[in-house]
Amino acid sequence: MAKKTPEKKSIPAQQENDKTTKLESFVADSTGEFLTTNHGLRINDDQNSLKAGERGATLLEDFILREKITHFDHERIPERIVHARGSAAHGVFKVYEDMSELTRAAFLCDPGAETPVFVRFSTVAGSRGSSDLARDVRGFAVKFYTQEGNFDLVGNNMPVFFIQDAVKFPDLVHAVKPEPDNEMPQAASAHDTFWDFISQMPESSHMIMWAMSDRALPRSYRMMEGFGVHTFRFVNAKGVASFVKFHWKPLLGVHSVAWDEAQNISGKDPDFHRRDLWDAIEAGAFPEWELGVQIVPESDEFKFEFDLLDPTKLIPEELVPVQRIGKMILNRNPDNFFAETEQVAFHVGHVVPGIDFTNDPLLQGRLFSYTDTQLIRLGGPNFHEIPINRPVVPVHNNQRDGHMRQTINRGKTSYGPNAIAANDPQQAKVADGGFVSYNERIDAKKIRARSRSFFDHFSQARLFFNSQSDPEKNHIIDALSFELGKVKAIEIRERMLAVLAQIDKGLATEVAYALGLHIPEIPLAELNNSIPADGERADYASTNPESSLAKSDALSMAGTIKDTIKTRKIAILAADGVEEKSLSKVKDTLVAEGAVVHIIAPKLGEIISKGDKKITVDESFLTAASVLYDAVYVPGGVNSVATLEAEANAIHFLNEAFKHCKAIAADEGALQVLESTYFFKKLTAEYTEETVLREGVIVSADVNLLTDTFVKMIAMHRFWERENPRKIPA
Ligand code: HDE
Repeated sequence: MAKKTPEKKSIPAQQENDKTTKLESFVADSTGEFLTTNHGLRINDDQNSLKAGERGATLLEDFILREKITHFDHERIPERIVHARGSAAHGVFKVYEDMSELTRAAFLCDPGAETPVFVRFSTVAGSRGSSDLARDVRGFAVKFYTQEGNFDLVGNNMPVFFIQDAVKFPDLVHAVKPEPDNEMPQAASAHDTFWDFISQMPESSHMIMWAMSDRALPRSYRMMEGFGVHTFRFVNAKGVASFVKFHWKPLLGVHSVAWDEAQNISGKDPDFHRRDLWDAIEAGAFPEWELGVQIVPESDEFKFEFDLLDPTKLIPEELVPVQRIGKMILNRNPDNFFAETEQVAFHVGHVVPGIDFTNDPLLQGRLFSYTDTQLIRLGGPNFHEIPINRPVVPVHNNQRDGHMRQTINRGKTSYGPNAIAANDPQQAKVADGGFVSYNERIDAKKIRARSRSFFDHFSQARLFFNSQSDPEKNHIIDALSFELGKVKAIEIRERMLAVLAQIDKGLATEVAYALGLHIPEIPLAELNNSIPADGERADYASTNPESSLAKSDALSMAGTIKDTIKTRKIAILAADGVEEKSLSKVKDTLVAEGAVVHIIAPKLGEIISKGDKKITVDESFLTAASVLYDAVYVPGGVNSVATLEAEANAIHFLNEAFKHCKAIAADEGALQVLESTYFFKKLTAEYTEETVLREGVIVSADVNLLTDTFVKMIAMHRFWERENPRKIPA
């Protein structure tokens, strides 16, 4: 057998979106085509089954009917056990600068290369058909189709997790999912089993603060941060490693909705986030994130007051700044939800040379789970051959056969070493892009235990709470009062109050008040019930030190980007007789700034302006709701104003928009409409031009001033400060 010298294949730069090109060969477009069976036979009649006479029984012979119904009967696959409800999009990623000092990952070393990505956002607890606006963590999973194979960054929109060890994941998920006897509640953590588990698991405290914060109610997938959560490793070509935490920073800022709003959206449009992502991409307003990294040299592994391997801890950005190293743009919606969004299979173990793992015990467990789950969900070991999962580089190995195998492997050998095929496919040297695991030194005893460095369960929960603005703190208190208020067992509520008291006494006191309970005195050593059978409770007692950082601004959303109104949805309320100039000036300015404007009227069709112009109506008060918009404008016009003033839905729209802290603007000619609301009376006493930007409400006859101020107000997103002093019924 002739011995071949392996030819060195360099890693080509990725210049175009070759994933899209590769997917093309699998796309079926039926435009202008004949209907066929799955075997290509042209079908003459797809509307009538084959019968013994017009009024007779259907014949078993009808292979067309049989094929169609059989396929239909098998259309469903198991939904993901977690993250079942998701939405995805295609896009590209580009690194800003060569990162080769830190990592040999080729896609991070070539600023000229454009790497295709497929990103799936999801909620965690709900089923496939559940509402987008459930209070929940959001999945943020990115598949990079690099020239060295797929790299999956399977993260969440929160930087920490509930548990420190993967062995508890099934318990956590069983606790949060609907209760097993009655399958209630759907997509909600507000029930006994979840809080029963959490109240005995103090390590979840930090994540609970995130999950009860407004981060769990994103305004849009496009306005969420993403986090890799675990500490990973970057390894450079010399084999030198550093620790790395991954971040996604949205260029539209991080924004949320109010809890009352979220609950309403769930009824009015359960697809709110899915629609928002789809519509933005269809409109060419492509969502963008910068990829950030926090780098910690190996020598600094023990420099922090928390353990870098503990997934319930983050590295405060004040201690290690986030360097923005590249940008991701989502620019194409999937062609087919099932084929792409549903069948995409992420795996935290899909890495490329230059990216490696750490011993975070949660990460280690994930490395097993993701392939395992795809085997059942996608039906066998060949799920990597499904078009959306295929890498853009060729796959060559000695794995063979199995259900639904697509690849036709040539040749006699499916083993190695082999002499028959000169050892093809060959192992790749490091210089040829071969992956080698980081050479971490390990010297240990086998043991089921947790490191004491993981036992501080509260300091970062407290740091998170202390870093929030006052409205954000109030929302956390309200969220806990709501969730624990839905819990039936008093002892669970009480135990949870004892946990909260370890985080912050004031927080616990407020929640206790809402629940009509007292905070029980449970010693620290009694709080942790996750101890082994032979363990001593005292050995598993949490420690509760103070974080040396009093506050971390990056943890609050208050200081996020507030300089754009791009893609915000604005409602203009109008009726026949509207002042056309007042309507158009505001509409045109908002559209020019990138906002999406809808005209909402008592009925669909057209309205006729004061000067007899026809204006197309986008939504009626029946089809629209204030919770689907970010801000609202009321133009003048005597008849329009009189109609709106008498239209209960219009007044409710404004009251609700005010309740949810949104920007509201009105032409002075529309003052009467505002005067019919609850909130305006509360405002007018102290209403001056200076208070406008604090309250987020402007009424003016000067259309230029009005428009400029309205744009500024929409960019501010929400006026949370007015929420408590100006509580109104709506
Ligand atoms: Fe997952 N997770 N996970 N997870 N996860 C899944 O994989 C698992 C964890 C995350 O859009 C499953 O294909 C274990 C942390 C996302 O398709 C499953 C543990 C983080 C998605 C699984 C965790 C995540 C999943 C279910 C604890 C943030 C959706 C279906 C050790 C860093 C990906 C599937 C998509 C999905 C297991 C914890 C993120 C069962 C065992 C921490 C975004 O394999």
